[in-house]
Amino acid sequence: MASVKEVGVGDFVLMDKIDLDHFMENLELRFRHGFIYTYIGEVCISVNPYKNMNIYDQQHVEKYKGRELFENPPHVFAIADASHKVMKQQRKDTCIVISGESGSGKTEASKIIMKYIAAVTNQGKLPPLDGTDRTKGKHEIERVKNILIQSNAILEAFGNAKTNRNDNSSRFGKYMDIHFDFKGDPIGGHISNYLLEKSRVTAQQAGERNFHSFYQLLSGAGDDLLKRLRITRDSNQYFYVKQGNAAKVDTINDRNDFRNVTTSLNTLQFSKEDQDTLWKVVAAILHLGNVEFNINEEKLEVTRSQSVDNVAELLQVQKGELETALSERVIAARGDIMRKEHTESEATYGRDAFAKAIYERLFNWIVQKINAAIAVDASNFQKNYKSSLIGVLDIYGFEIFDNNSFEQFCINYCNEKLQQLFIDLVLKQEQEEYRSEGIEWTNIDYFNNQIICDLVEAPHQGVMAIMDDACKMTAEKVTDEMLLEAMDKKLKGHKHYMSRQTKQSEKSLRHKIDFRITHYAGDVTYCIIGFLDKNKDTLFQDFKRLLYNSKDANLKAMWPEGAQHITQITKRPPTAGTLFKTSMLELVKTLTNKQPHYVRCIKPNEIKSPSSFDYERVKHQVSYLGLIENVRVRRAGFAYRQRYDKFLKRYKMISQFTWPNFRSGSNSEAIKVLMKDVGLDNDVKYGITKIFIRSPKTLFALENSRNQLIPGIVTLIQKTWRGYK
Ligand code: AOV
Ligand code: MG
Repeated sequence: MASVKEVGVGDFVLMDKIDLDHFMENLELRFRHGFIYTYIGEVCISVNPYKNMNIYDQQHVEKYKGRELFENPPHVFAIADASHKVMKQQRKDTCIVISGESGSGKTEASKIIMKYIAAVTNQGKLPPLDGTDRTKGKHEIERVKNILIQSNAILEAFGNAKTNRNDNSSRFGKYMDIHFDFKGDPIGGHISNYLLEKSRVTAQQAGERNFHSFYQLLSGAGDDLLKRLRITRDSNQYFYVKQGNAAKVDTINDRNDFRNVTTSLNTLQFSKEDQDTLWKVVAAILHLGNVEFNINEEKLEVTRSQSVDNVAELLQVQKGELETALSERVIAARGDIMRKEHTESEATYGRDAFAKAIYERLFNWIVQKINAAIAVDASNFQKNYKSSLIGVLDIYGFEIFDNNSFEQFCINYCNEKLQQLFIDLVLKQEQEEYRSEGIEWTNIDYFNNQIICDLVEAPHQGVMAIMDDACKMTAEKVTDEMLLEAMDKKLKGHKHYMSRQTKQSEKSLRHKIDFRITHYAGDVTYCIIGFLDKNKDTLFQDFKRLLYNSKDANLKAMWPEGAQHITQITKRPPTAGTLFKTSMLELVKTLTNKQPHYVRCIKPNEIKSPSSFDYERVKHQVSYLGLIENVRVRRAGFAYRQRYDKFLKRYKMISQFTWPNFRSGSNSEAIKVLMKDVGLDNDVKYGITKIFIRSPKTLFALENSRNQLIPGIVTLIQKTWRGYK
């Protein structure tokens, strides 16, 4: 075994000195020796190894199964096990929050966690199906596990893409609840997805790709499928997938991935028709991107008639109706219904909005179908059970690109919210409890990013509200530039907001175009152009009606609002920003109600290298994640705390002073005697209403003593009862 000096300590709490330099030294030492995981108490820090590690096999599963954190080297398996154990033993809902910037390893961690949970549950050989509840249940659990794992391939195909930060970047947020029966076996689940970055469907920055699904189809589909979809293999033929000029990615094999997705679709029982709809929509979008418009003698013309033909055929709509929807819109004004022809730019806007909308709906439909397949079916299980759950959160990480727009703004806001939750649960509440319990405590300062959350979400004064106000104005003339002006006016002087208007000396910001937010994780310059449109997220009614009239039953079902008559539509739908903000608030609420476990991911370098440890980049992440503060709070902190009455109830039998009853004094005084009695009182502090225990080992010692005494007590009680008879 290598010594601590050589490979560092497995828990930062055990460092000799707690400061950034020592933290970095330990982290780098461990990374260089291939130890990618390190704890801060129960928080797991994970550094992306950028290479395959041989630490996720069955042998490792066995090693971590049912063990305590401190019994084995740090591993994300141990976090998954801890979460599962709490859920199973205490019947408490738990969650695992995985955070870190783009490319730091969140999605990989979430998959490793899922695999671990699948590996440690429903063990033993499957019995032959004989129709009894027991065998039915066991097979059902296997089915659920399979779906939970295989759904990943599908969701990643349709929701991930190559960005300049990560070849497999999640472009949607995912929160997955896994429900367990009383034995701790998974019986179902539910996925919530958050704002898909749909702008990618129609535009990509240089070096980036559209969603994987497009390239998988082009590379992986058989010739006859391609023919049916009227597409050729060459991605350069399609405007919507070639803009980034990066169709081939070294780390990705689109052909194999297509095959895997098909296998997963079959496992999840997507019927032949369902799969048909799926690929038809993807192909239709490819064709749609090639539709162009032209003004001829002041009249709008749709050119590339063959592409329009193909779209109509694939979406199973009337070609004439599609053409009309692409070139004009119906408006109802004071009861009158009118048709208004698009300008060229309106037509292009309409086409792109249409492509993005059908892709987004398709994605939501996929999630719904997965959810239907794993919905908890109580009839399969014993009556009167109450299921508990583990929630696993894997969102898009904080990101900065050359060009940052509305999507980055939402993604980065989402990361602010998660950082806020971490601060609240790990740094703030912990310290507040010590204070209120009168435990001696030196306050540990940390940067509270609430001020940035407010900057985005505050009613009236936040960026979201200012955006919504601009969207509400009926005049079509409201521009992005005017929105920026409004933001400048309201946010001038805010420490985390800046534009050329509010700080004229800041030459790197383009006048009337850029604004900068100082996020917890760094400065991001956003380009305001497109914010209004993306927030409004308008899709002309005509397209909704068109799809509602599709002969493809799946497509029709995805667009129920197309049934509405134009005059029935009066209310303005909530904006994309507001929907996102609301979903974030709900997410935070959901997570707050559960016992959290944290995996905090760190990206070691920008070049995806297994051997480079970019000291400055890592140091920056360690700082903004608040990890040093985390160690400080934790080091002075306590692993376990319990109210005196409850504590006494559980452990009173281990001391003669308290068993069966103590004669004088309060609960806390009795506990003090008890702890002295068993020689454990130097690891505890006594608060006003609770006892605080520093090390989990003390707790195990208490549990052990209790377990040894219980059989004797049970016999004694039985004897006493017999005596009464
Ligand atoms: P992310 O989820 O945090 O980014 P990923 O989980 O996609 O990041 O990780 C990026 C890449 O790093 C993966 O595709 C792997 O190549 C590699 N990687 C990460 N973790 C491991 C691991 N434990 N073992 C081996 N390789 C790993 V984003 O989704 O962009 O925020 O939006
Ligand atoms: Mg990811």
